[in-house]
Amino acid sequence: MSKTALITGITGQDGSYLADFLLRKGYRVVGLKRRTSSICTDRINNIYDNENLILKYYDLDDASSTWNIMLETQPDEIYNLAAQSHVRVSFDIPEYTLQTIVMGTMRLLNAYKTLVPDARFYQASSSEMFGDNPQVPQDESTALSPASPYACAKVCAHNLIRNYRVAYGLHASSGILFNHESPRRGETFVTRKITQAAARIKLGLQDKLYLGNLDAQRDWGFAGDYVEAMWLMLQQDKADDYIIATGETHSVREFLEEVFNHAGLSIDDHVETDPRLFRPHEVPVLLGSPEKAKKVLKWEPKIKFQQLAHMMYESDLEEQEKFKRSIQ
Ligand code: NAP
Ligand code: F7E
Repeated sequence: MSKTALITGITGQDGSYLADFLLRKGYRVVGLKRRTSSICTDRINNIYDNENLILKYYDLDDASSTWNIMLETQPDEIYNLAAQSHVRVSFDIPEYTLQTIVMGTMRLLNAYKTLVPDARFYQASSSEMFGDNPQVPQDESTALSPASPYACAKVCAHNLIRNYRVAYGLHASSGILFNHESPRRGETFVTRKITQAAARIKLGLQDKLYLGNLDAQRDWGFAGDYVEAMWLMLQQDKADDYIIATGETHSVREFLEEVFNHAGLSIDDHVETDPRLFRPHEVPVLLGSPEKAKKVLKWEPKIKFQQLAHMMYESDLEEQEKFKRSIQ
């Protein structure tokens, strides 16, 4: 009989790639989406008609529906990807960010522990938890030093996973994922903001791109590679925490240059900095050591920095060309 996977946040970047991956592996996938005022299932349009995909309404804030879904679905694997995932926005809506990430994870964990304790659980932890700790590269033993309400919430949820694993013998693992991007990345994260703007500037649809701190450095990988690591964690005999990263770091400026050079655009002509886009507390450098994942999970990132930047730009160019045709 095929296994059932429950995915919170299926309409997000990672949820959509993970659903593609698990459906290809023959899983029955129960995807949880929240009610929004306009349709938000663009990222899963390609699998919408798959008979092994079941979509249910859910909200991280809704304890009784969390309980009911766990009871009805009886999942073998639970992937908790839903979150208010924007670091900058978490400074504006800290209470909501903590409420959904901390209490949302707590609700899921309690339903899991009581109703399906033999299932396996994946938690979307984040490299943001290392915050302003200057030690690089960061590995599983690096001290956490969160620098935003988002990161503080993720640290708490991360600790809850470990606590439930030890206290109740649950197979609950956290993936400490460094930034991962794709053509499905949300449009307000810096990589996608750059590739989308470059495509629009190239086609004459936009003139200026406003950015914040260009000196921040990130370890950027490809989301399609990273969802395989999530699944691999749940296939191990023992639950554990793993860093998932490329082992390379680049500044925002380098990403900008890579995209603008590829597009044949001048940064001086089109890019300006806007102080409003700087963060109250910045994370200066993230660089992960994926050695444990390589050794134990036999996982390797496949897509490199340059290929990722070009892939995202080409995808945005195609999308913006379609848009331009539609308004002509
Ligand atoms: P994303 O694109 O922002 O997706 C987040 C998902 O959570 C969306 O499906 C969103 O629904 C859903 N969601 C938000 N608030 C919710 C609520 N109150 N109730 C139910 N669902 C809610 O994020 P992502 O990049 O795929 O990241 C997936 C997870 O990994 C997140 O937990 C993120 O914090 C974490 N993470 C991401 C990265 C990264 O670089 N991408 C790195 C480390 C960790 P809508 O579609 O309706 O908005
Ligand atoms: O910012 C700088 C900004 O918003 C990256 C989330 O998926 O990864 C993501 O969080 C850097 C920061 O991602 C702009 O100051 C400059 O230093 O793309 P970002 P993030 O904050 O690293 C982690 C691992 C997660 O867990 C999160 O869920 O880019 N930056 N100018 C800018 N950032 C944005 N968004 N917009 C700018 O204009």
